[in-house]
Amino acid sequence: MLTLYDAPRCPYCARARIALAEKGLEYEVIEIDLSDRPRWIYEKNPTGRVPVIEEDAWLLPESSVILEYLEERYPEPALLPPDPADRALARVWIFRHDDFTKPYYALRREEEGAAEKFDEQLAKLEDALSRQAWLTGAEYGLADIAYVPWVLRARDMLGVSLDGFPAVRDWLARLEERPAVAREVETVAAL
Ligand SMILES: N[C@@H](CCC(=O)N[C@@H](CS)C(=O)NCC(=O)O)C(=O)O
Repeated sequence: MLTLYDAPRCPYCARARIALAEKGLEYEVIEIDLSDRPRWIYEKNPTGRVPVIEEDAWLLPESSVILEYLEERYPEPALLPPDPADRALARVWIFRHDDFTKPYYALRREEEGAAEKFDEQLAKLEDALSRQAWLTGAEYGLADIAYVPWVLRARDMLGVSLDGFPAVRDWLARLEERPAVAREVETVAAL
């Protein structure tokens, strides 16, 4: 049985929740209060962070590694393209994800100039999504899952307008049609 150590407000956990739902996996949720973390969470992950998944007493932290693990362990439905070159390009998006989240968190802290820097990152997504349907490539997959929790939170919690980024707006609308992502929209609305 899979267990997810989870926090609803955590976008890294959202990655794991979406991938688990897309794979149709049943799992137990243990919710961690991020403002008052139990001491035992350090036994699950020495950094004390979530998400962590546990499977038969085996523990795995780090959302991007969790995504890769779920893809390898539960290959159906596939969330990476079949061609190694296409898979590599999807992974580049995930690898460079910090470039996207740095200005997101700066915006959350209301730092000066953060809105412009976050728009620059949205422009990069816009450019990619004007040329291909999904960040993962021709089909939806892990790169999309890796970014959507922050784009959703930017729109719904930070009031970021996607009007200047029509390809990103359409991508998000297509994502929201997926039950796994629609559930996250509800989670964000309830925060
Ligand atoms: N690199 C980690 C980051 C996870 C992370 O930062 N989680 C946050 C919640 S969104 C957390 O547990 N924060 C507690 C802390 O930093 O002490 C991942 O990708 O899983």
